[in-house]
This record gives sequence, C-alpha cells and structure tokens, in this order.
Amino acid sequence: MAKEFKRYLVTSALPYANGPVHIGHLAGVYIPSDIYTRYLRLKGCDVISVCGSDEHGVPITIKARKEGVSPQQIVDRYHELIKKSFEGLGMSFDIYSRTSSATHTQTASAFFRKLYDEGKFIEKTSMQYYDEEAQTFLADRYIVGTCPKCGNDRAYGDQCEKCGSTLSPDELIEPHSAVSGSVPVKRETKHWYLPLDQYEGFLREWILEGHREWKSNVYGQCKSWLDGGLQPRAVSRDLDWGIPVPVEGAEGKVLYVWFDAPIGYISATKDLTPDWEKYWKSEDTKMVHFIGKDNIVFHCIVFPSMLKAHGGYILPENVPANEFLNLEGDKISTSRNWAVWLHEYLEEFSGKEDVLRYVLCANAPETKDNDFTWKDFQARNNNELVAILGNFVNRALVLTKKYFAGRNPACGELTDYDRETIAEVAAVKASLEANIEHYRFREALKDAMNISRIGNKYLADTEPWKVVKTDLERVKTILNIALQITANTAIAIEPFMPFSAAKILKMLAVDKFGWERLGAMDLIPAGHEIGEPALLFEKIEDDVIQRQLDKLAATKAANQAVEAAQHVEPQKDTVSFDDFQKMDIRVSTILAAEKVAKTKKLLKLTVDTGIDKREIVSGIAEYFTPEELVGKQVLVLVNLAPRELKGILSKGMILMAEDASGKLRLLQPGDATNNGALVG
Ligand code: B3M
Ligand code: ZN
Repeated sequence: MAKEFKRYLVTSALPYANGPVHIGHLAGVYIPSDIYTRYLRLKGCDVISVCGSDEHGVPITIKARKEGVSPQQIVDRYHELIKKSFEGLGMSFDIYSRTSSATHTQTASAFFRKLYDEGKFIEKTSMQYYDEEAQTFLADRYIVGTCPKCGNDRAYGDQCEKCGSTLSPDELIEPHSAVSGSVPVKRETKHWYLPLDQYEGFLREWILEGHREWKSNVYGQCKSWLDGGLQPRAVSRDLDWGIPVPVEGAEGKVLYVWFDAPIGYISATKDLTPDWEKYWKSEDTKMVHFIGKDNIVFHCIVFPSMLKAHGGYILPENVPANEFLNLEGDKISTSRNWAVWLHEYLEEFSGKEDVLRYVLCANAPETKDNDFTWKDFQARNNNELVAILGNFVNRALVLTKKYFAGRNPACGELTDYDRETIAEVAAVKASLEANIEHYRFREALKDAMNISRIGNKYLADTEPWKVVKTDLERVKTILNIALQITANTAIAIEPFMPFSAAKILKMLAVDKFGWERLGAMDLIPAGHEIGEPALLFEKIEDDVIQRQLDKLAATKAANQAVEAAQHVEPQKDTVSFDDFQKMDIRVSTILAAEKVAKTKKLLKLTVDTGIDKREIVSGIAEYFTPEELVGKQVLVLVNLAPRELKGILSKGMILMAEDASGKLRLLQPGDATNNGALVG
C-alpha cells in the first residue's frame, strides 16, 4: 500500500547562474517538474515548487574571470535572465530564489554550524595546489595540464573534456595554474569533511531496501556508489566566493558549493512561506527532487546524509533524474555554444512556448540519452500539434459557430458509438494519472493527446458536415459531445501546455476546471455561448527550421576553426645545419598557371627561379585560381628531385603553410626581392 501524503514539496535543480538555460536543462529537469507540479495543483493538492539560482562555486568565478567582471555581476546578470526566461516558458515555480540571498547565507551557515558543533565533521589537513603568483589555492577547475588518458593538453584538474575522463589534479601531466599560468606548488590546508562512510548503512537501507521503485538509472547509480564504498567528502573550499565557513580560524574558506546549494531548497521555502517547516519537517510531506543525471550522487547520497546528520528534516521520497538530451547528434555544450538557448527561443518563437514544452516532453531523455533535432521539432508541431490537437479543437468550435450560432446544442439520444467514444475519453484519466505519478511524462503526454485524437476520429466518423443536411438533431448531439471533449482536452493538456489550455478555455468561454472533472461530459452546459475560435497552433515552414540549422552550422564551423587554431603540430626531430644547407630555396615569380587537364587538384605553374624558367606541378588547385597566382613572388625548393606528374616533369616545390582550417597559404618574401635570391 503506497503511503498517503498530505502535501508535496517539489524541488528543481538550481541552475548555475553562470550562463543561460538551454533545452537540455529543460528536458532533463524543468519541464518534468513543472508538469508534475501543475498536475498536483489541478488536483487541488497542497503543493509548492521551489527553485532558484545556484550562485556560488567555481563555475561562477571562472566565468567572471573570463569576462573580467566580478562574480556578483555574473550572478546578477544570469539570475535575471534565467528567471525571466523560465517565466516566459510558463514555469510555475512558487518561488525562484537565489543562493546569494540573506536567508540562504543564514540558513546554510546555521546548518554547517550545527553539524560542526555536534562533531559531525572530520577536520583534515591535506596538500593542495597553491598558486604563489596569484596567492591563492587552486580549485581543481583552475588547474590545467595534459590528460594522462588522451594527451589533450588543456585538461582540467577535475575532468578532461576531450575524452570525458574524470581526473584529479595529481593525475595531470605538467599542471599549471589557469589563473596566472605559473606552476603551482603543494601547500597544506585544513578542511572539514562529511564522513559519508558513516552513513553507508543508513543509505543502503533507505535507498537499496526502501526505494526499489526509483527509476533504474537513479537506483543503479546509487547502488554503484554504495557498492564502491563511500569516502569522507570535503564540505569547504579555499575560495574567495561563497558563504564563509562560520567557524573561528577559517578565514579565506567558504562552504563547498554542493554543501550550500541543496540547502538552497530550504532557504527558498523559507523565503516563500513562514510555514516552511510543515514542508520540510513533517513526514506527511512528499518531497521530490527533479534533477539531471549528473546531480544524482549529490541528491541521493550527499544531501540526504547532510539532512540525516542534521536531523529533523524529511528525506526525498523520489529523485526522478533524467538522462541527457543531445542536440542534432552532438552533446550539448555551453562552452562550445552547442545548444538551443531558452531566452533565444522565446524571442525567435514568440507564441510557440507550448511547442517547445511539447517537443521536449515528447522526446524527453527519461530512460536514455535522446536527441533533439529541428526536423523532429517541425514534424511534431505540424503533424501532431497542428494536425491533431489544433485541428480537432478548431473543427469543434467552428462547426458550433456555423450551425448553432456559437451556442452549445443540447445533447440528444446517444448512439452506441457515442457511448464508446465517451468511455474512451473517460478511460484516459486513470492512465494519465498513473503515468504522471510514476514520472513517465512522455507516456502521460501521449495520454493527454489521446483525447484530441479520439475527438478527431469522432468528428471524422460522424461527419456532422454531411449529416447537417438531413438530421440537425443528430448534429446537436455530435457537437455537444465534441465540445465536451474539447473541454476535456483543456484539462488534460494543462500540465504540459498551459498556454494552449488557457486558449482553449478562452475560446470555450469557460473558467478553468479542476482535475477531478476530467472525463466528465457535462463540462459545457447546453445553451452556453462559446467565444471566438482561433488557431491553436500554426504550421512551421521549412525556412524557419533552415534558419536554425544554419545557425548551428555556423557555430560548428566557428568551433572547428577555434579547435584547429589551438592545434599545433609537435616539433620534428632536429636536423644538422649541414642537412639544412642542402636545401636550395629561391625567391621566384610565378609567370603562368593553368589547370592540369583531367585532375581536380593539380596546377601547372611556370616559374622564374632566377636560375631558369621551369615548370612545377603543384597540388593547390582547390585553394587558388590560376589567375590569382600569376605575378606572385613565392619561395621554391629548387633542388628537389624532379618527378613526373600527369606527363609533366615537375622541377621543384612551392613552399606553403597549412592554416588552422586546413587551407594552404603561399609563403612570400615580405618585400619584393630579386628572383634567385637564396633563402637560408
Ligand atoms: N547548480 C549543478 C547543475 O546545474 C547545480 C545544481 C544544484 S542543485 C542543488 O548541474
Ligand atoms: Zn583526456
């Protein structure tokens, strides 16, 4: 028997205020949490949904350093941007707070202090990298070196972004500081650790025994952490941005961001209501954490251990973490700008908020990583939202306008088919509820869409536009049922597409219904006058999609150029001076150039080397037209052994450099020089 709860506390991972929110965040965390919360509200449950910006931690300081501004400026900027864009998408948090708030500093400090006073931490000194030039300890992210696994020379002290390996700073080859560039030294520093190993027994029983119902990806990760054995985890850092460790002798130390951030859920609740304790301290509250898969360990292992150590707080009942969403086949990446940014979407697709909500839910990475593509976005809009949902609602309303002057006709006698249809609509409720309550939002969305599918089929089968010619009474019944189904659609889609639900209600000229009315066939009374029908969704044309694809292509090209520019071939083996002297390189002028017949790459060049006029065949036709070469002074290796190419004897080689994008460039003397001048 499932436990009955009196109220719900829904939390959504606090986004780092170091950049805007993208579709990966939305599909993984925020869309599911909003669906869940809206559903509970519609059911009339006592539910609050809390979120806010995560404003501490190294990601913020790195961004600030990159831009040459203060961390405060960064978090102010992104907090506002994120908050506004969430609102734009219809995210219905009861509060969107921030971890730089006074409430939070006070709450997190008190939390730490209680654990400290009760001896729940271990104090340990360890050797950590210190930048003597910048006079600062270095967070793992601030140490850069060569990855021992793949040789990437820009790997971070915590991770190599090239091969994806998790690293520790000690594993890096030739580590240096990202702050000053200097080689860091090891220095002793003291920190406080939460001895997670002491909570292993509790966690095993609570999760592995008590929460077998958790999603398999979440349960599996917890199990492997627990089976691997837990280690004490540092809960403080040497950093100048964050909540100061509230202990004597801890100058220059702040709470580790993953210690303070989850406490942010508590602070946000405090900021929302003086009644916050009823949500956090009563076993009658069901707490659910919505997060992405990279946050599982913090929400299932670390934070529960903190709550347990503190005492008096409830634990999450579920942590329905999603996997990752990719974009057009590639991993979403903030640093590589490979993302669809929410604030940009809202600008470019104004009025289409629900389309994004729909697509991200329909395609959510619930059980495995998934891919967002613009073609799929277009297809789902055109074939599902326009063709099914929009089409049904529009037909029901327009026909009522046309035949009955916009007044809902009274329902007459029902046929067997009517009864079947009504039963089908009524049956959706149970499935939809079970799916939402078990965090299967994709399936739930299919259920919600099913109502308009049923409605569409009903109209197609009953053909009121034909029957109207012979049997007006029958058409009354058909349209009455169609309008009831339309109202049902508005209830069912509200958690997923709140803007469209509101539009339907407006067109029906009725107030919002409670969830308990889902399945009812008396939602719109006979004689009720509906409002003006308007299109719910518009077709999205190819050019709109192409613009997005072009934007991504431009990003990809820019990234490739940057990556190539950062790649420099290692130095070759040394050669003796004598060996070098053997090469005879001369300043020469290209006198004529033409394509070599039947080849794509080859040009035949006639050059004046000062010694003679000779022919050289060069594989550069992809990079230069013959015209642009004629008259250019270049450098030619004139004593390269001649060789025959396509029947032409090539006597020498034009010197070139390959640039970052792979394009060849001519090497030219800086000033006009006489042909035959010796290079060396
Ligand atoms: N800011 C990490 C993230 O955005 C972190 C979540 C905090 S939830 C308490 O992935
Ligand atoms: Zn690597």
